[in-house]
Amino acid sequence: MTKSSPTPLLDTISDPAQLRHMTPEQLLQVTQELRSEMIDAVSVTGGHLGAGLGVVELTVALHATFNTPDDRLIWDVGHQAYPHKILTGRRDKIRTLRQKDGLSGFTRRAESIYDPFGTGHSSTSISAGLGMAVGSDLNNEDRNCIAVIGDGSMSAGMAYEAMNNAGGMDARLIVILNDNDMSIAPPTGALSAYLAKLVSSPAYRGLRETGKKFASHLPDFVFDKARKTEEFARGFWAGGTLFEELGFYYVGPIDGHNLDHLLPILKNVRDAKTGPFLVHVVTQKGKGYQPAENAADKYHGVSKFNIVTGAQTKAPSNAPSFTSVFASSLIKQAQKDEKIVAVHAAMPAGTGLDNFAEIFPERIFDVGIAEQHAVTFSAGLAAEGLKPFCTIYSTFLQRAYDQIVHDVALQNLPVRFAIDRAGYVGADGPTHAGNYDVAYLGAIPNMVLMAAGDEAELVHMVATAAAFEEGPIALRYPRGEGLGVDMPDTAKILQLGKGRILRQGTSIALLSYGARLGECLAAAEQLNALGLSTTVADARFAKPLDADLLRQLAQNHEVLLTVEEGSIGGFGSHAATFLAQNGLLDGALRFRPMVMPDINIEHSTQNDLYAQAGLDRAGIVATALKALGNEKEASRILAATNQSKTLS
Ligand SMILES: Cc1ncc(C[n+]2csc(CCOP(=O)(O)OP(=O)(O)O)c2C)c(N)n1
Repeated sequence: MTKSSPTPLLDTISDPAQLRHMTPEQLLQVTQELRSEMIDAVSVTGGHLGAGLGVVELTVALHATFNTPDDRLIWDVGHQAYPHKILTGRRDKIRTLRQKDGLSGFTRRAESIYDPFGTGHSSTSISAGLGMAVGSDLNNEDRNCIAVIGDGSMSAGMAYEAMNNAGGMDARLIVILNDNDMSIAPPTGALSAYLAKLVSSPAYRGLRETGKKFASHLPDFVFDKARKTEEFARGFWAGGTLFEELGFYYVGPIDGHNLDHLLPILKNVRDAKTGPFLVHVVTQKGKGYQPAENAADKYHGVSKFNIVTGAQTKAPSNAPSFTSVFASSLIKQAQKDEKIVAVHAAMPAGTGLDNFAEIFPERIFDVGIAEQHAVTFSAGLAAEGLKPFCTIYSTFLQRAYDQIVHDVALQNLPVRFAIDRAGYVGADGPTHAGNYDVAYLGAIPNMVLMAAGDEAELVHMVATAAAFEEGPIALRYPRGEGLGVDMPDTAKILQLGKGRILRQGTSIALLSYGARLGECLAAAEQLNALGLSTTVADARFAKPLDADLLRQLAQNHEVLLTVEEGSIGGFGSHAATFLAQNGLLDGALRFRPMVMPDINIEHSTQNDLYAQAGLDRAGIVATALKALGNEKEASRILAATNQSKTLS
């Protein structure tokens, strides 16, 4: 290890181009400072730590080698891009990561010219990079396009669709496969085993042992023009047959923490002026921070933490999370019914199904980051009489729309969709918000749609889905803790298309679909205090709608509000269609559907996002008052809660 100079080099870097004039020793020093800076920043913001720590050397080597931002550097998922952000002019804002008005936790075109492509969802980088490579060619611009993709993200079909396309057109694209042998959890599937085989090859082990001396000579040798025939250059070190067959020059595996390996190899790949290349880089998630290296999840996502001990600060909770209630309810159902199986897409802890896996290891399927496959795989299970709970976050289920339509719903197969993270999710921002599932699922014949008003309802909905055999059924629930209601001793099977009334009034009706129910109840208190007798009902189902309940609410109140944590086109639209088609909007009723506004709201806390959207209690009260023509009181209430009036 070289001695660090007294002035932190990181302090002198305002532009990554400066890295291109540094000595290898200085670059090494930058990696050390970058790692410390990142640990320090994330300890106060929380966020994705392990992935970024694993690519510190790679980030420095890429910016030192390529002419960013003219060369396009695309980070898949974008959760590992914190070191990249620090080096690309955002160091002064790094402690605002994921906070309101602060830096995004992912790459964003609007945030920096060094972020050529916005990310959040995985496995898009090769497609985007290929598009940029081809686009640059068509524009007669000479640039490199580099996609950095993790081994976990390589489990998605889209990555192969892109490689198939790139290999077939000899595109000048560089794919860096960042192989840390981890997804959020240990990766599953044949690809992971294949990569492990490459990494355990004698060539890779030999290279690591021989070290710097050998590596510094190797690239010239590998890329010797005379020898650079396809047979020779492709898969030279350890095979890499899969990638060769897809038409890539395979280089690797190489040690992704060793600048002496990375720098000359990246330079040679850059100067080869041909492609496509796949550079297989081996890294360690959480590298250089002991608590992360030791953690089972390698500190994939963390809350604020103590740097010395690594202990994370968890907010005290008053109620179990929806996710944990879902998981424990499913376990109970599975104990009674051996046909119940669970499917998820690389999210064991996020979905709570890690607990299910411990009890039923034979009945859980982690299919990797492969949501489309997860859905059709579940359809296959259902076709054989099993009862699959296909458990996917709302935002990621978007990927599998055709599979839901074509493979599940058209065949009326009883796949149970457990849709976590419905509504705003907070710090992860708009890429991860679960806005659309009610709208996109509600358009499909044969779908039954439920949303849990509280955690007790979720217990019943899991039981209802388990018992429902007639076709597909979905239940949605939000991120975070429940409303703190009493939990039922037994799970009951709900009557299809039947909602419930929680409090009866005469003037205003609040019909909630989902977990805004708590805010509706609080709003009703406030409205009652203003002398407006308020009913609160929980629709439970968006499909089939509770026609009797809707009719009754419409006929017996002056104002009817629907409230949901979903976009336009969801529950409110179904209710509006029913009311209009049945003449219930022809009279005095003032109907106001309250939905997530038609804009992407940037990351903030969940509560703040709901306030900005006008979907908190103040927003509900104000909407009811406005419907009654009392604009003044509505404005007073909104002003009192500092709510953004632009959105309400
Ligand atoms: C389509 C999609 N599904 C799931 C996720 C959630 N997710 C974020 S990172 C990640 C693991 C990625 O693993 P890998 O690509 O190996 O990167 P690493 O974190 O190991 O660096 C997952 C499953 C996502 N972002 N996008």
